[in-house]
Amino acid sequence: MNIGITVYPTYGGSGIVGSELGKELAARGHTVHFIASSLPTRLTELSDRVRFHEVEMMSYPLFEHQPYSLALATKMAAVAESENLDLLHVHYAIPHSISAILARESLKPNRNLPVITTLHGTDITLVGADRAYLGITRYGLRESDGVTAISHALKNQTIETFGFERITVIPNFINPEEYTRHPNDDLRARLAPEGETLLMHVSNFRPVKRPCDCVEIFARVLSHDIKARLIMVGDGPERARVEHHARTLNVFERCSFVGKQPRIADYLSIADILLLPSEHESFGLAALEAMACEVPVIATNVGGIPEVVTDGETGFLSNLGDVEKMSLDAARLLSDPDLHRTMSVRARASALERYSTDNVIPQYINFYESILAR
Ligand code: GMT
Repeated sequence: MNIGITVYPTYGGSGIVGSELGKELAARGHTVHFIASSLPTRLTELSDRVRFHEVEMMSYPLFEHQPYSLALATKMAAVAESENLDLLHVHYAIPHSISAILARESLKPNRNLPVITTLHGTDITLVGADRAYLGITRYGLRESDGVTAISHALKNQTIETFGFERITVIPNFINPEEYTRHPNDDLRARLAPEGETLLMHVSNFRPVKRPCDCVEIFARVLSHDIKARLIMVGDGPERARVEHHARTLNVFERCSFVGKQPRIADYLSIADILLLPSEHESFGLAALEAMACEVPVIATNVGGIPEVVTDGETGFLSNLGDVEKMSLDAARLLSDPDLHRTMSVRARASALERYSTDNVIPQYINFYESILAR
């Protein structure tokens, strides 16, 4: 198949999932054309099978805001014609599905160009549900030829918010060879110079991830006389506040803020626990990546997280904001090596059994084929 994929190229898990999907499809013999405003960060190598088409935008004094959605629609239609695309697959509904629908309509009746929209989370729970975008999001769902969601929780929420039911759940995935625990003694020695255990948080430091809760949990873990350090991976708007909070709690010296990292598996490979105290999480890709690297997860029981992390088996789940319970769970795990080992092994097994690329990519291919066969 000749597949057009659109993602947000720089931020967020939806861009990662869309980019990794493209690479996996190419590895299975399909040709993938990424259509985006810049080269997606995960797309380090282009080839005959993985191509990139940049959306160009004209600036004009009259435009207070450049009409990106229209430029994207124009590019999608042009690429569909020049590259003979079979379908467009967009990740994140706003505005990608609307642009794709416009592209499809602009090519009628000469070309059939099915539009598949994958919902990732805030495109439904925050942005799409906002009054400013509710109507157009509903239209995007209704007019897409196929809609997938990355968890049952997100599907249910979409039904609740939009009354739209025609959704197939295809979960996020990991490549088991890329996400595997590998020795990294230098990094461990640098981040845990006294052999401390490592709690880790990986996110884009937006308020929805509640990174300050990580510091709260960590401070409580230290009060149980556990030698530990907190490694905060990523960057974003909350970082300064979190650093300040760590200073206020007197634990800053035991925290490392390492910023954005290109090879997350290197970091997860030295972690003992992943903290994910999010307010919303339609799936929790960070949890899945950690589990694949044998890291048990301590998280909130919100959205799709309970589908990924099994409470008491591959991690521990708590109510939103219950930093006390999260710290007790972390302390228990860190002071019981047998329990930690059992959970680590189960975490990887569970991740691979349900979310390996060999399991999930064929679900997308079958979905494409079912839409094309209509
Ligand atoms: O969080 C967002 O703003 C959107 C999106 C993104 O691009 O990161 O995140 C969502 O998609 C990820 C990949 O499918 C999921 O793992 C995240 O759980 C989900 N984020 C939320 O629901 C907050």
